[in-house]
Amino acid sequence: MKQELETLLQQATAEITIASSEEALQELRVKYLGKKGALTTLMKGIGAVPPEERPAFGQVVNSVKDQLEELIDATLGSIRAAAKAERLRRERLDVTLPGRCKPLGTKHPITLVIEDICEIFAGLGFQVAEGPEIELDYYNFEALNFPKDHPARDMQDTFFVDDNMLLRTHTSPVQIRTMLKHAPPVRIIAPGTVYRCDSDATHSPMFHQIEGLMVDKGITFGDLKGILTVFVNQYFGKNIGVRLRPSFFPFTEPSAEVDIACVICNGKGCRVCKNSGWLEILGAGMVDPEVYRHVHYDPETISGFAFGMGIERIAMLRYGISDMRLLFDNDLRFLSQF
Ligand code: 2NL
Repeated sequence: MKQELETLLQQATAEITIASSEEALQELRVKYLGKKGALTTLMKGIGAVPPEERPAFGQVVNSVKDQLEELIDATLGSIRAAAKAERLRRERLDVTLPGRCKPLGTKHPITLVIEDICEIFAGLGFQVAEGPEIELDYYNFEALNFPKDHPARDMQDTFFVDDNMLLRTHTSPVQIRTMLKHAPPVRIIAPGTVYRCDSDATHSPMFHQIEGLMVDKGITFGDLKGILTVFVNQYFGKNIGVRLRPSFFPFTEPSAEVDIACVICNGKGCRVCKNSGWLEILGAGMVDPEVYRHVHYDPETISGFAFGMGIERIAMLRYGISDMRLLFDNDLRFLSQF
Protein backbone atom coordinates (compact mmCIF):
# COMPACT_ATOMS: atom_id res chain seq x y z
CA MET A 1 0.00 0.00 0.00
CA LYS A 2 2.77 2.34 0.96
CA GLN A 3 4.52 1.65 -2.31
CA GLU A 4 1.32 2.42 -4.23
CA LEU A 5 0.99 5.71 -2.33
CA GLU A 6 4.58 6.60 -3.20
CA THR A 7 3.98 5.90 -6.92
CA LEU A 8 0.74 7.88 -6.85
CA LEU A 9 2.51 10.85 -5.23
CA GLN A 10 5.27 10.80 -7.84
CA GLN A 11 2.90 10.47 -10.80
CA ALA A 12 0.55 13.19 -9.52
CA THR A 13 3.46 15.53 -8.78
CA ALA A 14 4.80 15.08 -12.30
CA GLU A 15 1.42 15.74 -13.90
CA ILE A 16 0.62 18.75 -11.71
CA THR A 17 4.03 20.32 -12.35
CA ILE A 18 3.56 20.36 -16.13
CA ALA A 19 -0.12 21.45 -16.05
CA SER A 20 -0.38 24.64 -18.10
CA SER A 21 -3.93 25.84 -17.45
CA GLU A 22 -6.41 26.27 -14.62
CA GLU A 23 -8.72 23.76 -16.33
CA ALA A 24 -5.97 21.11 -16.54
CA LEU A 25 -5.19 21.64 -12.83
CA GLN A 26 -8.88 21.33 -11.94
CA GLU A 27 -9.04 18.01 -13.82
CA LEU A 28 -5.97 16.76 -11.94
CA ARG A 29 -7.52 17.81 -8.61
CA VAL A 30 -10.58 15.68 -9.44
CA LYS A 31 -8.42 12.83 -10.77
CA TYR A 32 -6.36 12.51 -7.56
CA LEU A 33 -8.27 14.17 -4.73
CA GLY A 34 -11.91 14.00 -5.89
CA LYS A 35 -14.64 11.76 -4.42
CA LYS A 36 -13.83 9.06 -6.97
CA GLY A 37 -10.18 10.09 -7.19
CA ALA A 38 -7.11 7.84 -6.90
CA LEU A 39 -6.28 8.84 -3.31
CA THR A 40 -9.84 8.31 -2.09
CA THR A 41 -9.90 4.88 -3.76
CA LEU A 42 -6.65 3.95 -2.02
CA MET A 43 -8.04 5.19 1.32
CA LYS A 44 -11.03 2.91 0.84
CA GLY A 45 -8.61 -0.02 0.84
CA ILE A 46 -7.69 0.72 4.48
CA GLY A 47 -9.73 -2.36 5.46
CA ALA A 48 -7.03 -4.58 4.00
CA VAL A 49 -4.40 -2.98 6.26
CA PRO A 50 -3.71 -4.70 9.54
CA PRO A 51 -5.46 -2.76 12.33
CA GLU A 52 -2.20 -1.76 14.09
CA GLU A 53 -0.83 -0.24 10.88
CA ARG A 54 -3.99 1.73 10.08
CA PRO A 55 -3.16 4.92 12.01
CA ALA A 56 0.26 5.18 10.31
CA PHE A 57 -1.33 4.43 6.93
CA GLY A 58 -3.95 7.11 7.55
CA GLN A 59 -1.24 9.59 8.40
CA VAL A 60 0.66 8.90 5.17
CA VAL A 61 -2.52 9.23 3.08
CA ASN A 62 -3.30 12.58 4.75
CA SER A 63 0.27 13.75 4.23
CA VAL A 64 0.14 12.82 0.54
CA LYS A 65 -3.22 14.60 0.26
CA ASP A 66 -1.80 17.73 1.93
CA GLN A 67 1.27 17.71 -0.31
CA LEU A 68 -0.83 17.36 -3.47
CA GLU A 69 -3.23 20.11 -2.38
CA GLU A 70 -0.36 22.43 -1.60
CA LEU A 71 1.30 21.67 -4.91
CA ILE A 72 -1.96 22.24 -6.83
CA ASP A 73 -2.55 25.58 -5.05
CA ALA A 74 1.02 26.68 -5.65
CA THR A 75 0.83 25.75 -9.34
CA LEU A 76 -2.54 27.47 -9.63
CA GLY A 77 -0.94 30.59 -8.13
CA SER A 78 1.87 30.65 -10.63
CA ILE A 79 -0.46 29.93 -13.60
CA ARG A 80 -2.67 32.86 -12.53
CA ALA A 81 0.32 35.12 -12.01
CA ALA A 82 1.64 34.25 -15.49
CA ALA A 83 -1.80 34.89 -17.05
CA LYS A 84 -2.04 38.25 -15.30
CA ALA A 85 1.47 39.23 -16.39
CA GLU A 86 0.59 38.29 -19.96
CA ARG A 87 -2.64 40.32 -19.85
CA LEU A 88 -0.85 43.35 -18.46
CA ARG A 89 1.74 43.05 -21.21
CA ARG A 90 -0.95 42.82 -23.88
CA GLU A 91 -3.03 45.68 -22.47
CA ARG A 92 -0.04 47.91 -21.90
CA LEU A 93 -0.99 51.52 -22.61
CA ASP A 94 1.42 54.40 -23.08
CA VAL A 95 -0.55 57.28 -21.64
CA THR A 96 2.13 59.72 -22.78
CA LEU A 97 1.41 59.01 -26.49
CA PRO A 98 -0.32 61.89 -28.30
CA GLY A 99 -4.01 61.25 -29.13
CA ARG A 100 -5.08 60.26 -32.63
CA CYS A 101 -6.44 63.38 -34.32
CA LYS A 102 -9.53 63.30 -36.50
CA PRO A 103 -8.60 64.69 -39.92
CA LEU A 104 -9.62 68.36 -39.88
CA GLY A 105 -11.57 69.86 -42.75
CA THR A 106 -10.86 73.27 -44.27
CA LYS A 107 -13.06 76.33 -44.52
CA HIS A 108 -14.78 77.00 -47.83
CA PRO A 109 -13.21 79.95 -49.70
CA ILE A 110 -16.57 81.77 -49.56
CA THR A 111 -16.54 81.39 -45.76
CA LEU A 112 -12.95 82.65 -45.63
CA VAL A 113 -13.80 85.77 -47.65
CA ILE A 114 -16.86 86.52 -45.49
CA GLU A 115 -14.87 86.09 -42.27
CA ASP A 116 -11.95 88.21 -43.44
CA ILE A 117 -14.13 91.05 -44.75
CA CYS A 118 -16.35 91.06 -41.65
CA GLU A 119 -13.22 91.23 -39.49
CA ILE A 120 -11.95 94.29 -41.35
CA PHE A 121 -15.28 96.09 -40.98
CA ALA A 122 -15.54 94.99 -37.34
CA GLY A 123 -12.25 96.85 -36.87
CA LEU A 124 -13.98 99.94 -38.31
CA GLY A 125 -16.83 99.70 -35.80
CA PHE A 126 -19.34 97.75 -37.92
CA GLN A 127 -21.53 95.05 -36.40
CA VAL A 128 -22.44 91.88 -38.30
CA ALA A 129 -26.20 91.61 -38.97
CA GLU A 130 -28.15 88.70 -40.40
CA GLY A 131 -31.68 88.06 -41.59
CA PRO A 132 -33.98 85.54 -43.29
CA GLU A 133 -33.31 84.20 -46.79
CA ILE A 134 -37.04 83.96 -47.47
CA GLU A 135 -38.12 87.59 -47.41
CA LEU A 136 -41.11 89.82 -47.82
CA ASP A 137 -41.33 91.59 -51.17
CA TYR A 138 -41.63 94.76 -49.10
CA TYR A 139 -38.20 94.48 -47.44
CA ASN A 140 -36.49 93.18 -50.58
CA PHE A 141 -37.91 95.68 -53.11
CA GLU A 142 -40.55 98.14 -51.95
CA ALA A 143 -38.59 99.69 -49.05
CA LEU A 144 -35.52 99.91 -51.29
CA ASN A 145 -37.29 102.18 -53.76
CA PHE A 146 -37.53 99.61 -56.54
CA PRO A 147 -40.28 100.94 -58.80
CA LYS A 148 -43.12 98.47 -59.36
CA ASP A 149 -42.01 97.90 -62.96
CA HIS A 150 -38.26 97.58 -62.22
CA PRO A 151 -36.69 94.78 -64.28
CA ALA A 152 -35.00 93.25 -61.17
CA ARG A 153 -38.48 92.37 -59.87
CA ASP A 154 -39.15 90.29 -62.96
CA MET A 155 -40.08 86.64 -62.67
CA GLN A 156 -36.89 86.06 -64.64
CA ASP A 157 -34.66 87.37 -61.86
CA THR A 158 -36.54 86.62 -58.65
CA PHE A 159 -37.62 83.33 -57.12
CA PHE A 160 -41.09 84.13 -55.80
CA VAL A 161 -42.65 82.03 -53.06
CA ASP A 162 -46.01 83.76 -53.42
CA ASP A 163 -47.27 87.30 -54.08
CA ASN A 164 -45.67 88.68 -50.92
CA MET A 165 -42.70 86.40 -50.37
CA LEU A 166 -39.54 85.63 -52.29
CA LEU A 167 -35.97 84.39 -51.90
CA ARG A 168 -34.00 87.56 -51.15
CA THR A 169 -32.11 88.82 -54.21
CA HIS A 170 -29.62 90.80 -52.08
CA THR A 171 -28.91 91.26 -48.36
CA SER A 172 -30.32 94.82 -48.31
CA PRO A 173 -33.50 93.66 -46.51
CA VAL A 174 -31.27 92.88 -43.49
CA GLN A 175 -30.38 96.57 -43.38
CA ILE A 176 -34.01 97.63 -43.79
CA ARG A 177 -34.97 95.38 -40.87
CA THR A 178 -32.11 96.79 -38.78
CA MET A 179 -33.14 100.41 -39.47
CA LEU A 180 -36.77 99.61 -38.62
CA LYS A 181 -35.65 98.21 -35.25
CA HIS A 182 -32.90 100.67 -34.30
CA ALA A 183 -32.63 104.43 -34.42
CA PRO A 184 -29.44 105.91 -35.89
CA PRO A 185 -26.52 105.69 -35.58
CA VAL A 186 -26.22 102.30 -37.33
CA ARG A 187 -23.03 100.78 -38.64
CA ILE A 188 -23.63 97.23 -39.88
CA ILE A 189 -22.24 94.69 -42.29
CA ALA A 190 -24.64 92.04 -43.65
CA PRO A 191 -23.13 88.92 -45.22
CA GLY A 192 -25.27 86.12 -46.57
CA THR A 193 -26.71 83.87 -49.23
CA VAL A 194 -28.88 85.42 -51.94
CA TYR A 195 -30.82 84.03 -54.90
CA ARG A 196 -31.53 85.00 -58.46
CA CYS A 197 -33.16 83.02 -61.23
CA ASP A 198 -30.07 82.95 -63.39
CA SER A 199 -27.75 80.05 -64.17
CA ASP A 200 -24.86 79.78 -66.62
CA ALA A 201 -21.05 79.67 -66.62
CA THR A 202 -20.82 83.01 -64.79
CA HIS A 203 -24.10 82.98 -62.80
CA SER A 204 -25.24 80.68 -60.01
CA PRO A 205 -28.88 80.80 -58.82
CA MET A 206 -27.49 80.81 -55.26
CA PHE A 207 -24.61 83.12 -54.44
CA HIS A 208 -23.29 85.38 -51.69
CA GLN A 209 -23.14 89.05 -50.91
CA ILE A 210 -21.87 91.40 -48.28
CA GLU A 211 -23.59 94.72 -47.86
CA GLY A 212 -22.67 97.50 -45.51
CA LEU A 213 -24.58 100.45 -44.11
CA MET A 214 -23.46 103.45 -42.10
CA VAL A 215 -26.02 106.06 -41.00
CA ASP A 216 -25.42 108.90 -38.55
CA LYS A 217 -25.52 112.67 -38.30
CA GLY A 218 -23.25 114.25 -40.90
CA ILE A 219 -22.10 111.20 -42.86
CA THR A 220 -20.80 112.30 -46.28
CA PHE A 221 -19.64 110.85 -49.56
CA GLY A 222 -16.13 111.49 -48.21
CA ASP A 223 -16.81 108.96 -45.41
CA LEU A 224 -17.95 106.45 -48.04
CA LYS A 225 -14.76 106.91 -50.01
CA GLY A 226 -12.59 106.84 -46.89
CA ILE A 227 -14.09 103.69 -45.35
CA LEU A 228 -14.08 101.79 -48.67
CA THR A 229 -10.49 102.83 -49.42
CA VAL A 230 -9.37 101.60 -45.98
CA PHE A 231 -11.20 98.33 -46.66
CA VAL A 232 -9.60 97.86 -50.11
CA ASN A 233 -6.14 98.62 -48.74
CA GLN A 234 -6.55 96.17 -45.84
CA TYR A 235 -8.04 93.37 -47.93
CA PHE A 236 -6.26 93.65 -51.29
CA GLY A 237 -3.04 95.47 -50.38
CA LYS A 238 -1.64 98.67 -48.93
CA ASN A 239 -0.86 100.58 -52.09
CA ILE A 240 -3.48 99.21 -54.44
CA GLY A 241 -5.14 101.79 -56.68
CA VAL A 242 -8.82 102.62 -56.03
CA ARG A 243 -11.17 104.63 -58.24
CA LEU A 244 -14.84 105.54 -58.13
CA ARG A 245 -17.06 105.83 -61.21
CA PRO A 246 -20.57 107.29 -61.28
CA SER A 247 -23.31 104.68 -61.39
CA PHE A 248 -26.99 104.16 -60.58
CA PHE A 249 -28.94 102.10 -58.02
CA PRO A 250 -32.61 102.70 -57.11
CA PHE A 251 -31.67 102.86 -53.38
CA THR A 252 -28.70 105.27 -53.48
CA GLU A 253 -28.14 108.78 -54.79
CA PRO A 254 -25.51 109.59 -55.81
CA SER A 255 -24.20 106.12 -56.62
CA ALA A 256 -20.77 104.87 -57.57
CA GLU A 257 -18.96 101.78 -58.72
CA VAL A 258 -15.65 101.07 -56.97
CA ASP A 259 -12.75 99.67 -59.01
CA ILE A 260 -9.35 98.46 -57.82
CA ALA A 261 -6.18 98.20 -59.91
CA CYS A 262 -6.16 94.70 -61.41
CA VAL A 263 -4.63 92.32 -58.85
CA ILE A 264 -3.66 89.91 -61.63
CA CYS A 265 -1.65 92.22 -63.94
CA ASN A 266 -1.02 95.16 -61.58
CA GLY A 267 -2.95 97.50 -63.87
CA LYS A 268 -1.04 96.63 -67.04
CA GLY A 269 -4.01 94.97 -68.70
CA CYS A 270 -4.88 91.26 -68.92
CA ARG A 271 -7.68 88.84 -69.70
CA VAL A 272 -9.26 89.15 -66.22
CA CYS A 273 -9.53 92.98 -66.35
CA LYS A 274 -10.32 92.86 -70.07
CA ASN A 275 -7.22 94.99 -70.72
CA SER A 276 -8.63 97.91 -68.73
CA GLY A 277 -6.20 97.53 -65.82
CA TRP A 278 -9.18 97.89 -63.43
CA LEU A 279 -11.51 95.45 -61.66
CA GLU A 280 -14.98 96.41 -60.47
CA ILE A 281 -15.38 95.04 -56.94
CA LEU A 282 -18.36 96.81 -55.39
CA GLY A 283 -21.23 99.23 -55.78
CA ALA A 284 -22.02 101.97 -53.29
CA GLY A 285 -23.75 105.27 -52.74
CA MET A 286 -25.46 107.68 -50.36
CA VAL A 287 -28.71 106.10 -49.12
CA ASP A 288 -31.66 107.58 -51.06
CA PRO A 289 -34.05 109.68 -48.89
CA GLU A 290 -36.88 107.53 -50.26
CA VAL A 291 -35.39 104.54 -48.34
CA TYR A 292 -35.30 106.58 -45.09
CA ARG A 293 -39.01 107.36 -45.54
CA HIS A 294 -39.80 103.63 -45.42
CA VAL A 295 -37.81 103.05 -42.20
CA HIS A 296 -39.04 106.27 -40.52
CA TYR A 297 -35.64 107.96 -40.44
CA ASP A 298 -35.52 111.73 -40.97
CA PRO A 299 -33.31 112.50 -44.01
CA GLU A 300 -33.10 116.13 -42.83
CA THR A 301 -31.16 115.16 -39.68
CA ILE A 302 -29.20 112.06 -40.69
CA SER A 303 -27.39 110.76 -43.75
CA GLY A 304 -25.43 107.68 -44.64
CA PHE A 305 -23.88 105.45 -47.22
CA ALA A 306 -24.35 101.84 -48.25
CA PHE A 307 -22.39 99.42 -50.38
CA GLY A 308 -22.66 95.89 -51.68
CA MET A 309 -20.30 93.36 -53.18
CA GLY A 310 -20.51 89.86 -54.60
CA ILE A 311 -18.45 87.34 -52.59
CA GLU A 312 -17.86 84.89 -55.43
CA ARG A 313 -16.13 87.53 -57.52
CA ILE A 314 -13.99 88.66 -54.57
CA ALA A 315 -13.04 85.01 -53.80
CA MET A 316 -12.03 84.41 -57.44
CA LEU A 317 -9.84 87.53 -57.44
CA ARG A 318 -8.35 86.85 -54.02
CA TYR A 319 -7.49 83.18 -54.62
CA GLY A 320 -6.96 83.22 -58.38
CA ILE A 321 -9.93 80.95 -59.12
CA SER A 322 -10.69 80.97 -62.84
CA ASP A 323 -14.11 79.26 -62.90
CA MET A 324 -16.88 80.23 -60.48
CA ARG A 325 -18.37 76.74 -60.71
CA LEU A 326 -15.41 75.40 -58.68
CA LEU A 327 -16.94 77.24 -55.72
CA PHE A 328 -20.12 75.16 -55.91
CA ASP A 329 -18.93 71.72 -57.09
CA ASN A 330 -17.82 70.60 -53.59
CA ASP A 331 -14.79 68.82 -55.05
CA LEU A 332 -12.45 68.09 -52.13
CA ARG A 333 -9.40 68.21 -54.42
CA PHE A 334 -10.23 71.90 -54.83
CA LEU A 335 -11.64 72.72 -51.40
CA SER A 336 -8.84 71.12 -49.37
CA GLN A 337 -6.37 73.62 -50.85
CA PHE A 338 -7.78 76.40 -48.64
C1 2NL B 1 -23.70 95.84 -55.84
C2 2NL B 1 -24.23 97.10 -55.29
C3 2NL B 1 -25.23 98.06 -53.40
C4 2NL B 1 -26.47 98.95 -51.57
C5 2NL B 1 -25.99 97.89 -52.28
C6 2NL B 1 -28.13 99.52 -49.88
C7 2NL B 1 -28.89 99.05 -48.84
C8 2NL B 1 -29.79 99.88 -48.23
C9 2NL B 1 -29.95 101.17 -48.65
C10 2NL B 1 -29.17 101.57 -49.70
CL1 2NL B 1 -30.73 99.31 -46.95
N1 2NL B 1 -28.29 100.76 -50.29
N2 2NL B 1 -27.27 98.70 -50.47
C11 2NL B 1 -26.13 100.23 -51.97
C12 2NL B 1 -25.35 100.41 -53.11
C13 2NL B 1 -24.90 99.32 -53.82
O1 2NL B 1 -24.80 96.95 -54.05
O2 2NL B 1 -23.11 95.86 -56.87
N3 2NL B 1 -23.89 94.75 -55.14
C14 2NL B 1 -23.37 93.47 -55.57
